[in-house]
Amino acid sequence: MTRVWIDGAAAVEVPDGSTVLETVRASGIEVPALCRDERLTPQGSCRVCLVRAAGGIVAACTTPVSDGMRIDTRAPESRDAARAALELILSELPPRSLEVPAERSELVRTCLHFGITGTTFPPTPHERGLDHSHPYVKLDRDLCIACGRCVAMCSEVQGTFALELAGRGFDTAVSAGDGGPWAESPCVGCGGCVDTCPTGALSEPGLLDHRPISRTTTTTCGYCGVGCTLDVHVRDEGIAAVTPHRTAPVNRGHACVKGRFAHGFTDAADRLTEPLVRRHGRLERATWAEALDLISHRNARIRERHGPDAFALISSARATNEENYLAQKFARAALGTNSVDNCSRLCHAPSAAGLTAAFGLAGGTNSLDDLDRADCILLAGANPTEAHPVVGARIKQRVLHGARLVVVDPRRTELAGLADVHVRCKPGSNVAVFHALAHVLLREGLVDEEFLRERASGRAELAALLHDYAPDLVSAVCDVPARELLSAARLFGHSRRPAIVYGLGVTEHAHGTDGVRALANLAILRGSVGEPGCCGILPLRGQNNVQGASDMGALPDLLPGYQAVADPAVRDRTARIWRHPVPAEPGRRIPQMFDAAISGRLRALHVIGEDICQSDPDTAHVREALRSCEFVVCHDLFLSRTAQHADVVLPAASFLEKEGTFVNFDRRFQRVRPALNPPGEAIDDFQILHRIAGALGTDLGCPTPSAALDECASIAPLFAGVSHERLDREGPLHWPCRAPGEPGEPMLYLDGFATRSGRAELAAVPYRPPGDATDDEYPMTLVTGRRLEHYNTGSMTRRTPDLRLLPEETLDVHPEDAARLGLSDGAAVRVTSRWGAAVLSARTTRAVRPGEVFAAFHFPEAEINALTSSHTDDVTGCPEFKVTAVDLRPAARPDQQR
Ligand SMILES: Nc1nc2c(c(=O)[nH]1)N[C@H]1C(S)=C(S)[C@@H](COP(=O)(O)OP(=O)(O)OC[C@H]3O[C@@H](n4cnc5c(=O)[nH]c(N)nc54)[C@H](O)[C@@H]3O)O[C@H]1N2
Ligand SMILES: Nc1nc2c(c(=O)[nH]1)N[C@H]1C(S)=C(S)[C@@H](COP(=O)(O)OP(=O)(O)OC[C@H]3O[C@@H](n4cnc5c(=O)[nH]c(N)nc54)[C@H](O)[C@@H]3O)O[C@H]1N2
Ligand SMILES: [Mo]
Repeated sequence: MTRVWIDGAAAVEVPDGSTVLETVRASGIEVPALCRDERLTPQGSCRVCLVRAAGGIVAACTTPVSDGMRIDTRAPESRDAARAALELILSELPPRSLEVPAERSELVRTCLHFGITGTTFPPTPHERGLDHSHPYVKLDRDLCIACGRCVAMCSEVQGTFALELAGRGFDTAVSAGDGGPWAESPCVGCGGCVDTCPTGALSEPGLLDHRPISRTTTTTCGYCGVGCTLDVHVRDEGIAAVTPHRTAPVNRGHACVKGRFAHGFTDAADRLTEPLVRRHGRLERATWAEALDLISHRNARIRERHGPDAFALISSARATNEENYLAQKFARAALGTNSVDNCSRLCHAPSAAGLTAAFGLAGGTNSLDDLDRADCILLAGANPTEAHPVVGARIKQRVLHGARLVVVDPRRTELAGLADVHVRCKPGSNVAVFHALAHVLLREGLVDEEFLRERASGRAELAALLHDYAPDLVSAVCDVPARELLSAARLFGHSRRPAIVYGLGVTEHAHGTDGVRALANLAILRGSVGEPGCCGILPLRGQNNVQGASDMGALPDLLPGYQAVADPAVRDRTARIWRHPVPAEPGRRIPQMFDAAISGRLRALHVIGEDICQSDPDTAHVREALRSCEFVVCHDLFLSRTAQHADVVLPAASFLEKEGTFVNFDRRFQRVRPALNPPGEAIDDFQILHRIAGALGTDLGCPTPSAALDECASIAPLFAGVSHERLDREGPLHWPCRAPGEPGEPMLYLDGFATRSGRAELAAVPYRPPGDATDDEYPMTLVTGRRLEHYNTGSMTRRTPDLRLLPEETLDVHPEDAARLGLSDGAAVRVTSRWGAAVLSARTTRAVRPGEVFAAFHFPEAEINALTSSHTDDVTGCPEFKVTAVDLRPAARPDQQR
């Protein structure tokens, strides 16, 4: 610690290396600075934070404290110098720089601090003009003071390096890319630059006019599973802006283009605002009473004729925990069936199964914060700079600060481009790749012997299996040179604190659970789970609340907190609390629901916030299932393709309009709070379920979201200590949290694994080829996944200016294949698989391997899931979205075909 005196007061002790500015601000003394942002390294460019210290005038933001230093923030000479610096800055700015509201301009606040209303220097304002080319980031160059904060934000936090200070002296201003229009630069629209700008030179559409904000609500983002805390600023009952919460534990004042800017869907013209019911084959407007009446009649008839086995409910990973809790209770208590599932089935069900088998619990083993310590990150089948941008940026920063990076991915993703080793394996070959790495770890003694002896099982069986997985042998299976497998294994094996981060490239396969087990083997061999200081294994769970939907028991075999439906003691206890019996027979999974509908055993399907016609594989099969159902109910924000097939469509509130909690990808419960009222007669899924249950004559209890979480806590020991009241008081909580006084467990298994044996279980699972294989007729492999700008079915992001950033889906094709097939950029290409056909625009890129193509599923017109197959993971039923054998042919443009 360092001792300093400030303004003649008693000495204070501050950590060594603190700056003068941090020190005085920590003592509650206001020293303004225009170029300082705690998220960034000090810029020292504005000279407004001048104070007297150590006998001279210093810039407080860049000067470190030294022992015995006397700091004087009130010395007239430093104050005059600071004022002069500020007036000099002002002399170069147009008068409108002082018209920005104080809460949005540090410049204005700083002028207020010094009591400055103008400049005594001759005014020489810039005339450099605006750049409003980007839909979200709006630049007024004349307000730029070249403080460098935006540039630092873009490099030190976001890691995109899109910005620089260009020009000389007086003319220096921020510039994006090579100085052309912002929209054409590599900017990814994270908004960090806007957020840090002290003058309003960088702004955003909703803040360009100066009308005041009426209220700000702190909530959790409803896009991906990272779980960023956002501040939603509302004006005229609409969203003016969303900014990242500065002190949020997960995102630490950062966000991405979707959470930050893609909120325009809330007041889209085609938002559902009233119920619709099918009359004479057409969906027509109806009152809530009419819709509920129809549901109760049709349900009664189906129940009478076919019993509870004829019902199924798909719950929503977009919805809150409380809504999912209520949804599974509704299925079990009101419909009398365990046939309730959620999109985890399409996504990370193999993670839940694989991690439970290996370690005991269905979540990642560590918290995101542990990545800050990792010296080597193994990133497998995940593309976080697009799909989890805030995590992607953190990984990037770790790598820029020296951590080693091994990426296993068939595609050259942004992070693959930065990796020490990119294992560019053939899609579907993960198990072989991970086994090859394990083989090398064992062969070269790069394993934690003590951990394996004391805390793991299954070593002998695994070692025996791994005989056949030497890199030389695996090389042909995964199409990766043996030396690359070897160097990947050595990097991972020699690191001191290895971390494993993975995504759908591991799970969405015919052997996805095996992939997770084989990956978990690597963590176990290195003893990097359940040990102090370890970094563990982290699945990048996808939806905002996919972890929570499963945690809450929206699963056919599990009650809240992963308690088996098949266990009579669990059922009894739950039934006593619910005062409703819990059906004993485990229910149907999503793919089984479709099969049962087609075979006539399932008659009524209730779908909450899931567009199965666009997001499930083999669309033709899904459509047939929907047509086969007698009665389909759907809640959504929009008339999705699925809703178009429904008999009753109910208008739902979005995450910005509701109350509750989400669980993010690293098991944190976080609060969701309404910033807006839902439009028209839309209500949240919580109230919708209550209304329907009421119409069916069932009282679901728990009248409020808070009461629902309390009831869940009383049923599920894993969440016993979690409540709204506590989250409001203490902030996010990791599960397990077994009692109100317990802090939650960011790192699992320090006291033992939760498997039956109490040990981590190695898995000797052999590699098996993918379900859908290429042949002469379908010689190429289609990989599907995500793009930064759009989210899943795109229902929300396509209704925002993100559409300008990415207006259509493309089929990414390697230039060699494109040349062979005679495809140029933008050419229409007809893709056929054994399951269906689609027409897309070709985009040539070396990001894909020859013989492989890539597309996302964000646009309904692109019909990507008409192509994907019905092959599923043999353990969990997760679709094989990552491998589809296809054939490509040049085609007429889709619009010319109609
Ligand atoms: N912008 C955006 N963000 C999103 C979403 C979105 O739609 N858009 N969706 C959210 C959801 S629901 C989810 S689940 C997550 C998904 O997040 P991710 O799992 O990161 O996303 P994907 O793009 O589906 O797949 C990741 C990578 O797996 C690779 N891959 C494919 N096959 C294989 C293989 O056989 N082996 C290996 N090792 N890799 C393979 C792909 O090339 C791809 O780069 O993203 C969430 N975040
Ligand atoms: N080819 C291919 N297909 C895939 C994947 C892939 O990698 N490749 N990934 C799969 C994965 S991982 C996932 S998670 C799924 C995602 O698939 P979905 O869950 O179907 O997609 P989303 O677009 O996230 O949202 C579904 C619907 O929920 C609505 N919605 C949003 N918020 C709410 C709400 O609060 N309440 C209600 N009632 N509705 C709401 C949206 O308007 C949208 O229509 O897609 C899967 N499909
Ligand atoms: Mo997902």
